[in-house]
Amino acid sequence: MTGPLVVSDEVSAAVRAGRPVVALESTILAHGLPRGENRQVAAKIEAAVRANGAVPATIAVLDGAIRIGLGAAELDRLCSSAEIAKLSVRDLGVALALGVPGATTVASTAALAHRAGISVFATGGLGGVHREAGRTFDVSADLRVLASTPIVVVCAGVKSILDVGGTLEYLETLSVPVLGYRSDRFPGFYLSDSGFTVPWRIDEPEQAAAVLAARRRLALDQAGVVVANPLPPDRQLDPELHDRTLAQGLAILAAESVTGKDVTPRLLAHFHAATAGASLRVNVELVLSNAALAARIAVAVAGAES
Ligand code: PSU
Ligand code: MN
Repeated sequence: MTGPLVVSDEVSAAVRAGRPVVALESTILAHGLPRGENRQVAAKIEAAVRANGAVPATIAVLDGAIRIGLGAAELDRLCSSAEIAKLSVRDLGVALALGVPGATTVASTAALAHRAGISVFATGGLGGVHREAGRTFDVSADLRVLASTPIVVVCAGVKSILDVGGTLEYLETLSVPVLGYRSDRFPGFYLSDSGFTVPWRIDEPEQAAAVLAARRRLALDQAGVVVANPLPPDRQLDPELHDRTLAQGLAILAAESVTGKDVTPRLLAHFHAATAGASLRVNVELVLSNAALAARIAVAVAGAES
C-alpha cells in the first residue's frame, strides 16, 4: 500500500483474507517500559499473539509513514531510540508532516487499526480521567477516541494512578461498554481489583465476538468495546507496596510540576524504580495476558464472520 499508511505484507494479507489480527500499541514499548527490557517484551507480546492464533500488528510512525505491522529492525529502533515521540491522535498529522518518529497511544493505535480493518487491539492499561481532572482537565484522549472507534480493546483496566471511578463514569457517558473477563471486578492495572465492579461479565472469547456482532446488527457499533482482563490476585503487585509507591509518585509529579503527556510515563518510571522490578514484572505479565486474550477474541471474531 502506498501513502501515509504502510501495512506490512503479512498484516495486509491477513486482513484481506479475514484472518485474525491483533493491533498492538507502541507507547507502552517506547515510554511505558524501561529501555533495555522493552525490546524483549515486544517480542514476547508478538509471540503471545501468534501462539493464540492471530497475526500481531504493532503500530508506530517511522520514516515519515504510519507503519502497521513492524519488522524486527523497526522494533529495534522503536525500543532503543531516545527520539521517539508519544503520539496521540492529534499528533499524527504533525509527526508525519515534520518527519518525527513516534509511538502510538491507545487512542492513535485504535484509530489507525480501525482504518486498516483491524477490529481487536491489546494494550496494558487504558488512559483515563486523572485525579483532580475537575481542576486540570486531564482526561486521556483514549476515552474520546474509543467513543467513536469500533474496536475491541483488551486491557487490565486503567492505571491505578488515575481516578478509576471517574473513568468508568466517563466511559458510561461516552456509551462505551465495559466487559469484565472472567471477573466481576474492574482491574486496577497492577492490581486485580480497582475497588469497582464491571457493568458486564463475559467468560469466553466467543462472547466478546457475539457482543460485537450484536452491536453491528443493531447499528449501534460506532463506539469501541473495553474488555477488562484482571491478573489473578496472586500475580498482582502487593497492594501495600502499590499504595505507598503511588503516593510517592503523585508527590513527585507535584514537586517536578509534571503535566500533560509526560504524567503517565513519569509515574510508570517511578513505579519501576521504586518497586525493585516488581511493578515491571506485573506490567509485562498483564500485557502478555491481554495479548493472548485479544488473539483468542480475534480468532472468535474471524470465525463468526466467516
Ligand atoms: N498503559 C501502560 N503503559 C503505557 C500507557 C498505558 O501500561 O505506556 C500509555 C498508553 O499508550 C495510553 C497512554 O494510551 O499511556 C495514555 O496517556 P495519556 O494519559 O497521556 O493520555
Ligand atoms: Mn493526559
